[in-house]
Amino acid sequence: MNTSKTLPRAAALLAVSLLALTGCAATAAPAEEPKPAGDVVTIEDAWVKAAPDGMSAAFGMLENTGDEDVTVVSVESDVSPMMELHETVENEAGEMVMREIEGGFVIPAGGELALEPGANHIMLMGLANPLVAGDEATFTLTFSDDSTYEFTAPVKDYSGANENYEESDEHEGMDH
Ligand SMILES: [Cu+2]
Repeated sequence: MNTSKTLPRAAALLAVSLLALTGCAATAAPAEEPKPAGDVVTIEDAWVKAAPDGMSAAFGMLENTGDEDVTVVSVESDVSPMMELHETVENEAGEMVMREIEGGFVIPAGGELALEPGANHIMLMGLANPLVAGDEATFTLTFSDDSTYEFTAPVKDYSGANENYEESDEHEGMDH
């Protein structure tokens, strides 16, 4: 047995871990403030649908590396004076329609929220200028804690993402 060797080592380890503990306690002393949402959220693969005028939408994968859920409450961009956060839901007629999401986009702690055609998306309600493929658009997300996150997304041609606002004409021929 060589306890003479292992014991001092164990003591040294204990001393190191105590040091770590006290060091930790000193820096985290005031009640743990969560980081601003704008510091823990990023977007991957962001893109905007090209459109000559009217409405368009922006998509991407929102990621939250923080320990708490965060909520996007609004979005702004120079490309469209009026913007909304949209969800896509099934209406009473069984049609998929988009509408402003109540309470904003919640990105779970350590998780993701997909913004994609046919689901949640950033809605550009009225383009200030044509959005041409190859251009870029900058967006600023504002979170429920008033922090913000800015990102730039490329404009891409895309034939989908033509969600309905109103009832579609699918029910034509149902009666009469
Ligand atoms: Cu929409």
